[in-house]
Amino acid sequence: MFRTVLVANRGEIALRVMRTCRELGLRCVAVYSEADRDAPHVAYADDAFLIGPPSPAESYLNIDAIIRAAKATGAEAIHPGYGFLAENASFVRAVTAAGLIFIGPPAEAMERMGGKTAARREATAAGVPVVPGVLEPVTDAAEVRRLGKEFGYPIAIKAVGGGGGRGLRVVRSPEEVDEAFAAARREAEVAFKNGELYVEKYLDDPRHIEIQVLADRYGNAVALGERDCSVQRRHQKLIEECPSPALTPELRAEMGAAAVRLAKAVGYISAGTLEFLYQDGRYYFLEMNTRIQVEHTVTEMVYGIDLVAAQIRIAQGEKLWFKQEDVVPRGHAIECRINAEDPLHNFRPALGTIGEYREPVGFGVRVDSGVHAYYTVPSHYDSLLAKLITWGSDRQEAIARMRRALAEYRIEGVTTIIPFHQAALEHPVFTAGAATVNFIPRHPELFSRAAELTPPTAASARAEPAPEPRRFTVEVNGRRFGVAVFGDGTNATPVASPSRSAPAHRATPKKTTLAAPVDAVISPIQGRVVAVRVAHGQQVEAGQVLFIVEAMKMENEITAPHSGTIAEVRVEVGTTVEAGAMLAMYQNPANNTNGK
Ligand code: MV4
Repeated sequence: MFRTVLVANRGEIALRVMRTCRELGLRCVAVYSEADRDAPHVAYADDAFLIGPPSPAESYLNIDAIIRAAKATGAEAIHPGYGFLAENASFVRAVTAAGLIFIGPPAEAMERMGGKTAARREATAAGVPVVPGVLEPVTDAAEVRRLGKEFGYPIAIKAVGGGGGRGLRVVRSPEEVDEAFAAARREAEVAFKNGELYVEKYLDDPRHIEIQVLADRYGNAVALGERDCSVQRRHQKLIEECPSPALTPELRAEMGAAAVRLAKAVGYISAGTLEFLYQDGRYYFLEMNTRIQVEHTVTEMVYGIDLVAAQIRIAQGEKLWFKQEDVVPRGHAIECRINAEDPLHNFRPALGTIGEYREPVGFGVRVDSGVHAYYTVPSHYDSLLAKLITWGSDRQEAIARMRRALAEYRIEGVTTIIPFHQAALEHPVFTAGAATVNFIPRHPELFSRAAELTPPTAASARAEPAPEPRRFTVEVNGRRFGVAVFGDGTNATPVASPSRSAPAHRATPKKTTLAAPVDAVISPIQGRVVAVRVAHGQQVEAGQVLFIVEAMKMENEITAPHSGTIAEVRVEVGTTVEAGAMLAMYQNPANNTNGK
């Protein structure tokens, strides 16, 4: 049993793990880089430890520093979150060797599923279908051409050490093989320091469907349905949902059983995900992710199970406390990743300082975030600010709720992909549940629609720093109206209120609460008018004393802010005025823009 968990991560996932630690009565320790001193995960933790400079290699990937932090803070277990060291078998070994518990799978299970051809061999041995192709790496282009003939073009050349689409080359004819093979090898060597390649038949329009599993150390494992993550751009998932609109309960049970067989076969423990391609009613195992995933939330919402709590309880040595037949889905959940990226400029990162910030709330809305108002998002890490998850009794309700929540999400100061999500969620292909991995590339209208939905302030603020209109809400006879005031109005806030003790001396016969761009003489203080030295129609010079207002037994001279003709005097001797009250107005206020 452990009482203190060190979370070897940052951002929303560090917070998400620590929230569950709190609920389980565990102390949580944050680690942070020099770029993250002000980060929310540090503020949330019971204890926090600096592990190095901003660069991930020197901090969140620094195995020694993290283990030192665990020792120094009395942590007995480490949760890796996702990314960083989450799938690093050497890290697991170092943690275990230090006498600490790794909240995740054993290093051996990670390694057995780490190589893609090895994973295909494990799947094949466990009777889990894989995409037609080879189980051992290929050696040269001639072999690839033989395989092209055997499986039929198009084929995919993939990196054994790959994942996330890097090193993937699609080949549509034998003539393309030489070049694709060479390019894939170069890319694999650079990206994974492993130039080994293998070949599969290429599926043209699949969905990405992944199965969530949980396994304990006693050989028990269950499947928690699937997530459909087909809405991706350049292998970055944008929207995930549970269940997949494409699966039947029979296929779900079949894929779940296949995933459980494979997890058990490799001695898997903890939460894990098996990725599949799904096309034309058939599923094909692709690879296994041996970590908690970003999109685990949608499974939690539909199955009512806290997957991080499950990881922790399994790491504590608990036997799985429910059986496959107890796993029942309820309703539908969708996740939109809220990235600080500009969808209109190739999704380039748009990190910076957040201004006003307000998260949507209400029934069926969950926000897993790692930011707050006025927080500067460091540029050293990824651009995921938050995950917005909605649950509904069915898919349509989850979509409607997501559209409502996206519209309510207010993030100022940084550009986010919220407008792109709004475009995707109203797209007929998405609403029909028909999106495949080609959804975004095949529908460029998503980008034009996202541009339309981008708030003008976000798009134009950087182009030309024109002053923004000031927006007010006015209430007229009990009904509300939005009003925008353009241009550089005066500071005039005509709130002169009539003195209750002297109703005969009403300062403002027509009371208004709207700040309008009027050209006026304003009282800077609250007090009583004791002298009026100007009259209607009078020409005045800048600095000329026009009124005397008595406040706290002191007489204050109110002077003309600029030269001009006074059109109206709005107070008289004896009038009580508020600070900001209009005492007189100049002529032609709309045209007179000088002297401000
Ligand atoms: C494929 C495929 C079609 N056929 N393999 C891309 C990332 C890597 N994890 C697997 N990928 C693919 N492998 C065969 N044999 C299509 C993709 C693919 C893809 C997969 C999942 C999600 C989005 C994708 C986008 C483009 C291509």
